[in-house]
Amino acid sequence: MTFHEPWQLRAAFARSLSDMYGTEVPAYTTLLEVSHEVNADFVAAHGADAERLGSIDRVTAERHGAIRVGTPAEIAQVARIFGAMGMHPVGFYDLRDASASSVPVISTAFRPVDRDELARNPFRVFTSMLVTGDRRFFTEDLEHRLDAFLAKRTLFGPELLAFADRAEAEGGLPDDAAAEFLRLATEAFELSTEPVDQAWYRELEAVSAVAADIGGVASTHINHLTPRVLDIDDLYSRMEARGITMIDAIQGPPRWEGPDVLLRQTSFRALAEPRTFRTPDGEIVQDSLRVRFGEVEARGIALTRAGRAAYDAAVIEVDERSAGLAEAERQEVAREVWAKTFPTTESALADQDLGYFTYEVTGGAVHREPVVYEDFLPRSAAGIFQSNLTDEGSKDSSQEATERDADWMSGALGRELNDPFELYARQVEQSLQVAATTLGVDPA
Ligand code: OOG
Ligand code: NI
Repeated sequence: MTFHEPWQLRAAFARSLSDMYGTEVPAYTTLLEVSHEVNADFVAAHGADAERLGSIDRVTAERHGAIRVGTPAEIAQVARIFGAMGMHPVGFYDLRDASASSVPVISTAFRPVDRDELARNPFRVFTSMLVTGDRRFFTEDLEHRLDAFLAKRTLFGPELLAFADRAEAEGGLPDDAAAEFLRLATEAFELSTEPVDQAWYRELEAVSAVAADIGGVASTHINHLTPRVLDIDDLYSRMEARGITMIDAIQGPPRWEGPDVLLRQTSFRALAEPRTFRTPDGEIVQDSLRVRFGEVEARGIALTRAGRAAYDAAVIEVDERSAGLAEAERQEVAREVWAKTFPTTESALADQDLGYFTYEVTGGAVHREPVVYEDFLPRSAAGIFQSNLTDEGSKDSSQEATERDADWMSGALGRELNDPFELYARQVEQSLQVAATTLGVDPA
């Protein structure tokens, strides 16, 4: 009998979700094929350099998923399921103000936090939760009906949660239990075939398509699964060549001559999928819903707080200077802003303390290695939500926002919420300790 440790459960779950999603969303399979081609060609062209931000094995298996839930109780259950797989909540994202359209959610990401665990399998899931009490989106009446609807549903059954708790307590699961846990966990994120209450769904959709996707149905589903590529511009043109229309932009930093930082992402539009609806007079009708889509990403170097502040300021400047311009011109502005914000070499990025780097001793010499960015970007996340909505929804900005912050999220999860900057800084610290010990010097 084999025992399955959390990282093995995580790797197996990522594979199982990917297989399920491939059968449900065929364009995802095309995306995976093209991603593999892009990565193979990139490695062939760049050799060992291609693997500085992660081995090709890690990158090939690497995915992130996105899920959306409705209540603090539901997100606390999600935390137990992912906790069993060695995935811990990292970062707080408030998407309510990150875009012009109606995205009434706050989010965190569940992911491995230790370097070795990330190297074994970096699977992460961006997890959003509806803020039903936010008056800018929901009236008091709608809030009450939404909360009542959400309180009645069960997203994760008692058996699944019991396996999760056992795995977390015992540091893994034996064969049979592991298989059953993975089956139930995968099933919890399949798209349900249950008829959707048409009037309820449409009422929520008028406020926010995201609210309808979360609170208009009695189950949840994986919303997208995202492979990682080493050259996202190449991927973008190859997908278009295959006849799949991508959104008109790559989100995040522009393509430019300097080092790649943070995260660049792009997606293709949600595909209409057949769904059954129950009409107000009880009739069952066939219709379709666009709720899921394909996304792909390229990851760069993690930025320090100073680097991130520079990034955030650059994004605002690009926005201001490119208002009303076409996408190609916007890219031009972005490259210009980047050139004056960031240095063009990795060593300058390190010397100016803008990016995180670890220090490794090989053959008596100390080498500096970039730390890969493992998290998300609120602006890009909102852009991904937004680019895939059919309707902007409605948001009454004269109303007060409900206060939500990292502490609130940590309370809802009943767990510590990790700060991404602290995790990166810890990686650097640990590498310095090891290097110092190896060289027999004082780490200061
Ligand atoms: C999550 C959108 C955010 C990303 O990659 O930034 C995201 C969602 O659509 O639920 O996945
Ligand atoms: Ni995503």
